[in-house]
Parts: sequence; C-alpha cells; structure tokens
Amino acid sequence: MPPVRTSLTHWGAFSAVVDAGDIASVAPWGGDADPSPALGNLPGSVRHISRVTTPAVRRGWLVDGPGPTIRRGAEEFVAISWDELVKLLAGELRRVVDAHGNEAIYGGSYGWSSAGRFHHAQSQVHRFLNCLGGFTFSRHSYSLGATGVIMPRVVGTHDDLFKRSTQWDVIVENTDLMVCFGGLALKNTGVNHGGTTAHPARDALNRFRAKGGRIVSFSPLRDDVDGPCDWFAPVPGTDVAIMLALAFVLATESLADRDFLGTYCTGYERFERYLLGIDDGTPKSPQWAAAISGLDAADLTALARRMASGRTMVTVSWSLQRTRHGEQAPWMGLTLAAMLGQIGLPGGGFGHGYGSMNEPGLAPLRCGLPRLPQGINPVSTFIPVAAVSDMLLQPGEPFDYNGRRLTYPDIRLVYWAGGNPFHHHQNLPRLRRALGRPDTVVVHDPYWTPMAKHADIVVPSTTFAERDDYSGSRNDPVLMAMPRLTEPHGQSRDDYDTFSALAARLGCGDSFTEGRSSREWLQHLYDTWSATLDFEVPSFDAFWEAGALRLPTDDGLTLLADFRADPSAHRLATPSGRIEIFSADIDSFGYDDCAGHPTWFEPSEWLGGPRASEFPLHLLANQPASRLHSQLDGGAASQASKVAGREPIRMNPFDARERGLAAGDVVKVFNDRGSCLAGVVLDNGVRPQVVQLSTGAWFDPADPGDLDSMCVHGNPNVLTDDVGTSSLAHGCTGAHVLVQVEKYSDAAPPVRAHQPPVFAPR
Ligand SMILES: Nc1nc2c(c(=O)[nH]1)N[C@H]1C(S)=C(S)[C@@H](COP(=O)(O)OP(=O)(O)OC[C@H]3O[C@@H](n4cnc5c(=O)[nH]c(N)nc54)[C@H](O)[C@@H]3O)O[C@H]1N2
Ligand SMILES: Nc1nc2c(c(=O)[nH]1)N[C@H]1C(S)=C(S)[C@@H](COP(=O)(O)OP(=O)(O)OC[C@H]3O[C@@H](n4cnc5c(=O)[nH]c(N)nc54)[C@H](O)[C@@H]3O)O[C@H]1N2
Ligand SMILES: [Mo]
Repeated sequence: MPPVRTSLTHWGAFSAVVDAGDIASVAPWGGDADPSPALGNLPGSVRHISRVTTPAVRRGWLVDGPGPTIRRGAEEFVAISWDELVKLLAGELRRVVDAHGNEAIYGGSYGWSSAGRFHHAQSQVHRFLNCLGGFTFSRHSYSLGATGVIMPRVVGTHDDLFKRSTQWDVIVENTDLMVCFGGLALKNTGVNHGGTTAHPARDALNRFRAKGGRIVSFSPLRDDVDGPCDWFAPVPGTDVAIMLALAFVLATESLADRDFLGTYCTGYERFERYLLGIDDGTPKSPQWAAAISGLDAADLTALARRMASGRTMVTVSWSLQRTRHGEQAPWMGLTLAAMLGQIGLPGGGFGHGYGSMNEPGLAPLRCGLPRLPQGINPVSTFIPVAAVSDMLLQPGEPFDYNGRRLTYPDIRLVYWAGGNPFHHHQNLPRLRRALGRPDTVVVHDPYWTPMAKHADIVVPSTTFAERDDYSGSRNDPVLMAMPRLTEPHGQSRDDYDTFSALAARLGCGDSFTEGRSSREWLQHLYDTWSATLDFEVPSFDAFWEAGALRLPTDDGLTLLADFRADPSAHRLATPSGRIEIFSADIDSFGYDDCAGHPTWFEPSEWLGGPRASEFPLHLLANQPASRLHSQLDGGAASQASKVAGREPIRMNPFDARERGLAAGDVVKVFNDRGSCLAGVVLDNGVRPQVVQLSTGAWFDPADPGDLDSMCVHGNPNVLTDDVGTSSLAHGCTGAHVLVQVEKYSDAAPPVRAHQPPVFAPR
C-alpha cells in the first residue's frame, strides 16, 4: 500500500497517495466542505513532461555572453551541470554588481509561487539579493494594484479591508441585502494566498439565503453568483456610473445618512456638487447612468430605495479595480456605503473582495506566523509592479506615481523566482520586446513556463511536493505541515539550496544561510515564532508529528466597528482621521486621470467608446475556475476545461450566430496588439457583446522567432493593453480588453505550450 500523506496548496489541503515518484491521487482534506476543483491538477504534476529537469542556458548566451537580444524565447537551450550553473550565474551577478551597481538588478520577482512559509520563492530571492547588496524592487500586486494605493489614502488601510472584513457569520445573521459589483464568484474563493484548509463561502451564502437574505449581482456573467440573485448585466466597466446613480437617488430623496457623513467622513459636500452636476452641468442621475451602462433607470432608482430600507452590504470585487481608472470603483463603493450610513454596523457597510478570494469573510488569526526574514534592501529604487515593461523599455525616463516623480532604473539583469510574467503581464508582444533589453534574464521554476523559455539561465526548482515545509495564512485557522511527498525529480533543487550555493560563491554564504540547513530553518522559524505567542503551542517535533495545528482567531468581526464606536480613539490613518470622500492630497497632485473625489471616467476599452467600432466585443480576462493562474495548466482539471485543446472562450449564442460560430469551433481572437486561438463555448448567461477568456493558458507562439506571433493556445494577455490604472497607482489593467472574434478556418497549429524547449548539444 503506497503511503498517504497530507499537504497543502494555495487552493486547499489534501491527502495524497504517492506512487512511483509522483502524486498518484488526491482526496480533499477532511475539514474542507467545499474543496477546489483545482486539486485535480496535482496528480502527475511532479513528473510532468513540462518539468525543468536540468540546469539550462540559452545557447546564444553561452556562445556570445550577456547582452540585449530579441532572440529570447526563440533559441535552443544547452544543458549544463550544477557546478557550471553556479559558476556562470555567480560570475554574471558579480559582473553586473561591479559594473552597474545593485540597482541594475530587477528582483521584484512578482508571483504566487507555492504555499509554504520557508520555501516561498519570492522571500528566498529577496533574501538572497539583499545579502548581495540589494536590488530594484516592485510595490503592490497585480491583484490589488489600484486598491493598494487609493484605499490607504481614503480609508487608512488596504490590508484590513480583507484581513478584518465583516465575517460571513455576521453577514448571515444581520444582512438583508448584498449588492455585489462584480458578483460573488465562488470559483475564486477556492484560493487563498499561503494556503487554505476550509472553504466556507458557499455554505455561508446558503445560510444567508435560508435566513431571507437577498443578493443583487452586477456582472456581465450570470454565473458570477451561484444560485438565485437579481442579475443586472451592465456594459462592462460602467460600475462607477451605476454607483453614482444609486448615490444620486440617496442624495436627492433624503435617503443619505447626513449624520454619518458629517461625523465619520470628510469632503462629502465637495463630492455632492459633482454628483448633482452643480459645476459640470451633468447630474449623475439614473437616466444618465442608464445611457452609459445599458441598464434601466427605474431599476436603479428602485434599487437605491431598497438599499436604504434595510441592512445593506455594498461589495466591490477586485476585478473592478484591475482596469483603467481602477481606483474609482472601490472608492465609489466606499462612498456609496458611507451614504447609507451603515459602515461599522454588523452586516452593513462596505466589503471589498467577497468572491474574489477565500480570505474576505474569514476570521483573522490572533497571532502572527512564522516568517523567513528577508533582510534589508539597501537599494531604494522601485517600480509599481505592473510597470515592468515600461521600466525595461524606458530606462532613465521619469514617471508619476502616488504623488511622486520617479525615474526608471537601467536594468541589466532580471531575476525571477516564483512568478510567471507571461501569465501576469499585459501586452505580451511588448513584454517580449522589453525582455530583449537586459543583458541577462534568470528564471527559477519547476516548469518550462513561457517565462522560463524566455530566460538565458534556467534553474530547476523543486515543487512543494519535493521538500519539507509548513503553511500559514493570516485568515486560515490551521498551520499545516507540508512534508516532502516524494524525491526531487531530475536534477531539480530547492531554491534555498541554489541560493545557498550562489551566496557561498559570492562571499555572502554565512549571511544567507546563517549556518542552517533547510530543516534547521523550519525548526528555527517555528521556535522563534512560538516564543512570541501568548498561548502554548506544541514543540516543533510534536507539531510535525501531528501534521496540523489549530490557531486562535478573532471571531465575529465587523469591518470598521471600532471606528464607528469611537472615531477619535480609532482614528483612521488618513490625513483627516476619517473616510475621505474628498482627498485634498490626491486633488493636489493635479492628475487628469484621478481627481480629488470618486469620478466617472470613460474607459479606454469599452463598448461605448470609438474603439468598439473596430473591436466590437468586450473580453473579460478573469481568473480561471480550473486552476490557479498558470499553475499546473497541464494538469487534468485544467486540461478537461479546454476546447479543441485551446482555452475556452465563452460567448452569447447571439454573437456566435452573427459570426457563423458553433460550440467547439476554434476561433481567432484579435485586436491591434495581437491575436490568439481559443475554443468556443456558448452560454446565454454571458451578456451579449461580451466574451470571457480566462487567464492562465501558457503562451504558445506559432512562430517563437516572431515577436508578434499569434498564441495558438489562448492567452488573453497577447491582447490586453499595457497601461496603468492611473498616474496615482499605475495598477494592472488586465481585466478588460476590446477584441474581434472570427472563425479560424486554417488547420489549427498544435499546442506545444507544455513541451520542453529544444535542447542543443554543447
Ligand atoms: N489579463 C489579466 N492578467 C492578469 C490578471 C487578470 O485578471 N487579467 N490577474 C493578475 C493577478 S490578480 C495575478 S495575482 C497574477 C498572477 O501571476 P503569477 O503569480 O505570476 O502566476 P502563477 O501562474 O501563479 O505563477 C507562479 C509561478 O511560480 C512557479 N512556482 C511554484 N512553486 C515554485 C517554487 O517553489 N519555486 C519557484 N522558483 N517557482 C515556483 C510556478 O510554476 C509558476 O510558474 O496575474 C495577473 N494577470
Ligand atoms: N479558481 C481561481 N481562483 C482565484 C484565482 C485563480 O487563478 N483561480 N486567482 C486569485 C487571485 S490572485 C485573485 S487577485 C483573485 C481575483 O479576484 P477578482 O479580480 O474578483 O476575479 P475575476 O475572476 O478576475 O473577476 C470576478 C468577476 O468580475 C466580473 N467583472 C469583470 N469586470 C467587470 C466589470 O467591469 N463590472 C462588473 N460588474 N463585473 C465585472 C467578471 O465577470 C468576473 O468573473 O482571484 C483569486 N481566486
Ligand atoms: Mo491576484
């Protein structure tokens, strides 16, 4: 009988049967009532054909040495030994640091990597580069690029909006109406950063409905809410106009809570002038919003009245801020909730990300977690994370960010461990040009992702299944042991061991390892953490033996309840200490794409604009239901979702008929930036003129030597615009893009995305 062991991923805990060096099958962990279907990608993932099994170097780099080239992604690789790899890579790092300084290394290394506190790849690479003297880093995330800048300015925090959100049980007990902008997509609650051992959202919504709670969903997709709801399908990208119209009804029908606005907020009067159209002559009325959003004005008026008549939670999904002017939707959602006056009351007020991630609605831990210290970065140069191509293409150019004027550094070496820019970044043809600029691109990954194929030096990493670690996530009640399930495949090594060897060769070995093996680090981090706790936990060995440790949580939270109870004792960390409906600071920056109060800006990519005459379909590039991002795209659950081997594109039968398309057809999806193939799925639950193509299909150029090549697999980021949300945050805007779709009548090229690259002899 093969051994059964328990472990964990970002999308859930499981027990695995391990056989012949791989995960043979998995079963969801006992405590999980609603396991993620993405668990189905795990069997076979250790020895998958797409694993990197040897250290490898792009042939041109080996022959010609470092330097800019557009050949990245188009050349053969040469397998080298670990000794050679360490020598070459340490030598190149030394050269770049000596010749150009540490600022010339871009080590932001954005990406989700795997769960596990110690082997977290981004923490490892940051610690390593800090030991080497530092690196240019990145701020914020692709998840919450706009929120991460706007919300601290207007409500004093962004983390607490998720970590200390109003909990599901409080919503079930107290809320009458959830008004959800961007729906409540349960597919997304499968996932939590750092791992998750339970998925309570589905059950909470069932209990909420059973108690008489109602859901209103604004989304172009019916299935963004599972089960009964009042569904409004607006023109994508028009939620701010809709929220303004709801606010307009509250303001003009004496339904706004002026006491709350006066006591807990600042700047409502300034905003109200805009709302009523006093200065610009445009009242933001339901009629005005109806013309923009395609919804019915009377419906919006009725909804505003309904919202004011009971306990209402206004929630805004994260997708709404992953678009141009993405700062406005969460800020306007907060403003609308403030006008209802229920912020800080149980079940009322504002939520951000119910249905975006498992975390919102879950109880936070009453303690911190074991954490690998990353050291101190002596380099202060950074970019907003989604400006990576801008940085590489425009060294020395100034740019605006959050009230500051910054300059892009001159990057010579790009170091990536634990992320996949060909998954996360926009306008991939432009990214490929940007990656042609540095002297050297280094990638650590267990798999031959498109990013690894675009590297000069590829370092084979182990997966979580091939090493000992433990989990930990701030809103998950269980710390789980993640014991090694099987031997490392091929020549793969833990990132920690690679960095230890590089650090030793570069003369900073002791400061990187502090003399500890990875096993000793696990114990050390656990012991250091347990010494900080005000309650007893078992010894490390006892924890490891038990496999799981339940930690105490803060239960029954309502977001901003403290602030409501005593606004002077619990001042918000904003300049006024209150909710800033008007921000004098933002206003003072004078940006033309982010004003001092929430504002409707016409999107650049939307059905109401001139671009739609050429590209008449609005593509939603949302999160995939069958996997986490690009991870394990070759796994069974992800593969089962493909259509004719391509990523599925969902569309309304009406739009398909107009184009002569049937379910199962291969189509070309295109605009002026690029094109990809996809497989048609028909669905009446998709708003007409909208198509949905999730992210995560591995980029697969028909001709790798052509920087503008079509992706034959269906990665929507060949189409998206590489532009920031605004001068304020410069967040990721990948959620929306205008496209055209047509039947692909040629023989569709084979999908080779999960094949390793071609290797050349030395
Ligand atoms: N168009 C569009 N684009 C988007 C989005 C969108 O909505 N629309 N969403 C954005 C969002 S919210 C996000 S968070 C990003 C996600 O973007 P990423 O986080 O970059 O995507 P992942 O596929 O999770 O990449 C993680 C990589 O880490 C590797 N990995 C796993 N374990 C290890 C390890 O131990 N060591 C090393 N070295 N590597 C490891 C995996 O194999 C994988 O290649 O995408 C963004 N991009
Ligand atoms: N299964 C799975 N779950 C995931 C992830 C994954 O890769 N797979 N990724 C995780 C990560 S890193 C993140 S950051 C979160 C992201 O969480 P979100 O950003 O909230 O997720 P999305 O799926 O991109 O978008 C949610 C829904 O918003 C709707 N929507 C998009 N644009 C608009 C709009 O303009 N108006 C309205 N009203 N609705 C709109 C879309 O129909 C979409 O299905 O998801 C997390 N959860
Ligand atoms: Mo994300």
